Amino acid sequence: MSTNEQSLETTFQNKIDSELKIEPKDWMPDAYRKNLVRQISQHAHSEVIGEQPEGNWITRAPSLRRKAVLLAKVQDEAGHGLYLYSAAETLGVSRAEMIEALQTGKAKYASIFNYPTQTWGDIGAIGWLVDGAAICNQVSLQRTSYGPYARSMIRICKEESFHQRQGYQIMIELAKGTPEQKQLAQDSLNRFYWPSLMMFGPHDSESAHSAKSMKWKIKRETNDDLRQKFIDQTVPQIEFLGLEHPDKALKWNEKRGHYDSGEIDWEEFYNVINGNGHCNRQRIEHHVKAHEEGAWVRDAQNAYNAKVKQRQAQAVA
Ligand code: FAQ
Repeated sequence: MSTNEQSLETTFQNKIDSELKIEPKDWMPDAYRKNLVRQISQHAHSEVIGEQPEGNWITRAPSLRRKAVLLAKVQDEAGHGLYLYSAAETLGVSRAEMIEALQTGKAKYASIFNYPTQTWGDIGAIGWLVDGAAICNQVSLQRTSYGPYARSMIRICKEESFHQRQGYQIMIELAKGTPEQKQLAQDSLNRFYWPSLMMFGPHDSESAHSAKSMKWKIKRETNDDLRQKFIDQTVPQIEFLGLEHPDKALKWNEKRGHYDSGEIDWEEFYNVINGNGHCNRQRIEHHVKAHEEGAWVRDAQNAYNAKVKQRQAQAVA
């Protein structure tokens, strides 16, 4: 590293240490840029792929009100994807490159969206647990060091908060309903609880990117600390619903001031993130199909942009 680069890197780290934001035109180490593109684009892909399991229930929602609410939620997730792709684009990567990385399996998206939504209860469980886990993580990302990412998180968190409540409301109605409805809620909790814990990523000791990401304040809390927060906050919510906790090893630890919990099935986690979950293939196939069907919109937009440019050039000449 040259002396000039060293001094740029020191200024960069000092800025981060003083809680100042890094902005698109600021100097940044290549590895910081790359790590951010990786995380933000994967976050964007998760929002977009996450529309599929819920979209599956729009036509089958049990009432018009529920349909309207679910439709609004799914539209919000599309919007989150757009903010995040735009934030990643400020780092010099194009939307087309990111989409290609997703469709060819080079870029990941959240493991949770490879699980199927089999019942209406699953829509409640996703809103409550999946959006709940997403909020836990994203509240801390509001303080991430990269300005455009931090700002997108502020709006996203507000919307996720509404999503989480709509999911919990579905769970309350089911859990306080008939014995069959209560069982439906319990089954959904059982199926989505452990995959929700996996959303926080591997244990800190196994996390490839955490050390650098914490130093650069891309991540503000570690995978295990965020997961613990989620575990602790979920216990009273399960109790309020009158459902059984899926983790039989769960126990309050007075000394730590947290719940101790059973071990996650890490083999399942790695299988899912490596492409072998229930729905990996279906999710990508659906994305490719929708992307191809939307090609005419992109072509029309490009043709229009070219025309506007041409007219502006003619006006100047
Ligand atoms: N799934 O070294 P780490 C939502 C990968 S938004 C898949 O610990 P890192 C809203 C990781 O990418 C949900 N892959 O990685 C919604 C890396 O692989 P790579 C998405 C995972 O980045 C709700 C490798 O394992 N939220 O749900 C997962 O430091 C309802 C090593 O891991 C975000 O993306 C996983 N669960 O920490 C939408 C938040 N965990 O890239 C619709 C932003 C790890 O080297 C409906 N992201 N991997 O090939 C983050 O905070 C971080 O990226 C972590 C992972 C915490 C997810």
